[in-house]
Amino acid sequence: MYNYYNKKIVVIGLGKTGLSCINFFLRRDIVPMVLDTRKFPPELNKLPNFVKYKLGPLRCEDIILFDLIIVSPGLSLNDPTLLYARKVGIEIIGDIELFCRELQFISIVAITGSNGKSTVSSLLYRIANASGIKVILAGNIGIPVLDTLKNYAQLYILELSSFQLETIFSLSSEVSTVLNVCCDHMDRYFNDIIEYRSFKLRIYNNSKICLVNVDDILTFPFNKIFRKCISFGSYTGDYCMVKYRGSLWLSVYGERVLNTSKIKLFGFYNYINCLAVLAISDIMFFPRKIILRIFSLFKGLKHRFQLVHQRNNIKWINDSKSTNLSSTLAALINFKNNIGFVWLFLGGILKSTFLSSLDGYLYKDKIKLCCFGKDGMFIYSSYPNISVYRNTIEELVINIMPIVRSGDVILFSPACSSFDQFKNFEERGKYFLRIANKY
Ligand code: UMA
Ligand code: ADP
Repeated sequence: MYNYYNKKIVVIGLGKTGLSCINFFLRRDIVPMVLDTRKFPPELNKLPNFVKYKLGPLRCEDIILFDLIIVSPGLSLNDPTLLYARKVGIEIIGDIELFCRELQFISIVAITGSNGKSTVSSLLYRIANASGIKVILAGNIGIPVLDTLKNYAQLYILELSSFQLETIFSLSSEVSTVLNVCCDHMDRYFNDIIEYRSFKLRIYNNSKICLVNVDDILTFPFNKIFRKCISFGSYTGDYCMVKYRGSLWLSVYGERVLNTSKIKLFGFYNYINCLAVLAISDIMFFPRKIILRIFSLFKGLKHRFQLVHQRNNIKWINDSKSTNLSSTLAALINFKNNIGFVWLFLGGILKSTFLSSLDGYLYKDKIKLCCFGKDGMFIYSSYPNISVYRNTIEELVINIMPIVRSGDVILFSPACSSFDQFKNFEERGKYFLRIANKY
């Protein structure tokens, strides 16, 4: 067990994570100092009045007296004050590191990737649960890990973001996976996918098994030949898909195990997600019968490529969780052979300005881009011949509905984060759903 009693501790960030860290220390009768750059941090009203805090820009003189900084994932280590702290040797860690230091004799499965983390972690959680394991799902999915420490568990499934991985050193897992790596959070990593990837790959440190995606070489650990790796991928890998008598099957080391028509989730990339889940479940010895049963039942999470409304043979798909271009392309590929038009809604805050990967997916004249929000105009101006721009999603819908026809698809897969116009992707998805239901 770590001893924090002789340390002067500051928690930076007073969101969900920061509050969970403060409570972690208060339970040990340690009162940390709290800093947040925001004027109104969301959890300020939950802070006990004896805890000292300071709001506003971080300054070197505010942190120099401390031995240990606990930083929230929303703050970059490249913040000048944190760079300075590192330079003068102040230890900087995050909530997951605090958590890993506390955990003993409990297995961990750790999942990261640019897309599919929540779907894979949630599916795995259901399988572990149905297998009779006391399992806790926490991390980037929305549950701060430290808040779960009081509960009994045999297994932790941790969904981890690159932000969290920046400050993790003691994670030790049964199996870890990087599902995929694409240009995401490039605003934080200065358009440097190599730096972003290197943080993702930290998940493999001290992992007994690395689960890699053969379709995406960026998911391979740096020293692959020295690591025990198991792989998944669309048509190659230990866990992959095979075509058999006109249908697509999940296969394990060459043996067909499930016809994909039995999988409730829709979309090609979701079959890949299932392969990753199947591989982890096998590593954890979950019964195959239970795994396949859950595959046939799990409908997916809200706001991830969900058919939310259908009338007059027009499909409305809510994929509001799409916050990068890669997830939008994964959605789009499912409509390659669609007879009608796909009205693709794109907009919000682009985290990278690289749009060119969209080019190969703009099948002939079958795609129309409906651009909105802060970076909507930039997207519109990149594809003016096939785009329409309006500030809001509702204005766009009003504008296009007179020309939308039977057989068309309205695909709300914005490829951007939502914070310019919404609190989060959930609020954005609900707003889209309300509009869809009017038609
Ligand atoms: N912030 C400041 N000043 C501060 C502290 C934070 O401006 O001093 C800003 C951040 O830049 C960010 C926002 O406040 O825009 C929230 O940051 P936070 O660190 O306080 O976040 P929490 O509320 O603690 O939520 C975090 C994760 N958020 C981020 O990493 C931004 C949540 O993931 C996670 O569910 C939660 O911890 C519990 O573990 C959210 C997320 O968007 C869902 N994650 C990104 C993603 O999935 O792409 C990485
Ligand atoms: P994350 O937690 O990594 O954000 P989610 O499961 O919440 O992942 O899905 C986020 C977005 O990515 C959704 O738009 C979803 O449809 C899409 N998605 C899910 N799995 C994949 C995948 N394997 N490849 C590409 N996109 C995916």
